[in-house]
Amino acid sequence: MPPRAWLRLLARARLPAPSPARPRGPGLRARLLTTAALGAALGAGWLGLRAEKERRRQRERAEALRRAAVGRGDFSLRDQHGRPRRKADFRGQWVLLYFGFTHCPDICPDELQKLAQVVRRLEAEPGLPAVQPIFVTLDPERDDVPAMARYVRDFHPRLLGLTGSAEQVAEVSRSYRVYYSAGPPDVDGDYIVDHSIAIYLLDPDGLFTDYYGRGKSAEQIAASVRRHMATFRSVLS
Ligand SMILES: [Cu+2]
Repeated sequence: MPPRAWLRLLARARLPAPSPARPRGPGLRARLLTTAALGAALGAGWLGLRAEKERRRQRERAEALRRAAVGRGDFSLRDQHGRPRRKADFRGQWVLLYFGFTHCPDICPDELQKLAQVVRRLEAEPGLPAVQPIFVTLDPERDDVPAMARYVRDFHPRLLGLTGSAEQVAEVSRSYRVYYSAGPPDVDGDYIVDHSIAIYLLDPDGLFTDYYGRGKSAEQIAASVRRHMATFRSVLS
């Protein structure tokens, strides 16, 4: 066989038969669909792995926080209606807890708005347990019961505003490792309370489960709370 003819034969064997008239219909579509299905399966697998990793990370974090014994013990405060409130009253409920003061110029309003958004997001999902939002003042001198009543209603109808004596507030903030310190008063007697900023999640056993700093969005917090709800097992019974 002459080399040229041989090459031609080889080329014909390797390349698909020329078929300009054949429509590229079902064959190509089926292949594309197969590829897409494979891609989706891989994507779902990857998302599943990521979700599992996230759940494991969250479990380990909850375990570490539990060992740190944050928020252990009870508290004794009063809500914006003047009713006494203890931590045990919230047994069986998920709680989002935030510490601040009503004269706070921007951070506390922002964080409480975010807290309310998280609660609204979770409320909108059928089948999820209710979350109780709580705001504890770090400025009991100015934030008495009526001041708390005026303040909390702007954020969420179910937001509880807790206050108490200076000792009671000191006790609950110590328990949650919340730092606060009142600054010097200005000429009008107004002052700023410097304080740590975090939203705490308590599970239905009343145990400190997670916390969220300022950098976390309402969406991220709601997603984390949802994951905690999905994996929660009561250790009391
Ligand atoms: Cu503040």
